[in-house]
Amino acid sequence: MEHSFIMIKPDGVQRGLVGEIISRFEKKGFALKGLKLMSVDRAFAENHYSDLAGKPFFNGLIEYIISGPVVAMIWEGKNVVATGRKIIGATKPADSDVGTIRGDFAIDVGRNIIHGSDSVESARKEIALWFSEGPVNWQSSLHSWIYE
Ligand code: 3AN
Repeated sequence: MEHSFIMIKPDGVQRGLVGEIISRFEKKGFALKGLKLMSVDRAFAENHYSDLAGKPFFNGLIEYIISGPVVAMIWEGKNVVATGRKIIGATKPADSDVGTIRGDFAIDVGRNIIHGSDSVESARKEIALWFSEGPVNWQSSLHSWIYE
C-alpha cells in the first residue's frame, strides 16, 4: 500500500490546526502509520528541502520550518500521495481551491501550513529521512469499508 509523508508546519501547529488536518485525512479513509511532534535543526530542514536550495525563498523557508515544532506523519492508502496533494491544495494559497487545507486556512505561500510529498519516490525519501524506524504496523478495522 502507498505511503505519503505529510508535515504540519510550525504555523499549523501554533494556530491549533493539527486536529483539523488529521481529521481530514482520517475522514477520507487514509490510515495514520506514523506521528510525531518534533523540532528540527537547520541541517535537517535543509536536507528535507534540498531540491529547493538556490531558490530565493530558501533561507526564509528554512527559518520558518525551524521556528517551532512540526507534526511529522506517515499516511497510508491507495493513491495517498496524489490524493493527499489534492486535500492539501495548491502551493500558493491564492490558487488553492476552497475546501482544501491551504484554500481554507492559508493566505501566504510562505506560511502555507502543511507539506505533502509530491511523488511516490519523494515520499519514500522523506519517510526514510523523518522516520528511520519506518511506519507503525497496524491494520485499520475499517479496511473492508474503505476498499473493494
Ligand atoms: P509544495 O509544498 O506545494 O510541494 P514546493 O515544494 O514548490 O511546494 O515548495 C515547498 C515550500 O516552499 C512551500 N510549501 C512553501 O512553504 C515554500 N515556497 C514555495 N514557493 C515559494 C515562494 N514563491 N515564496 C515563498 N515560499 C515558497
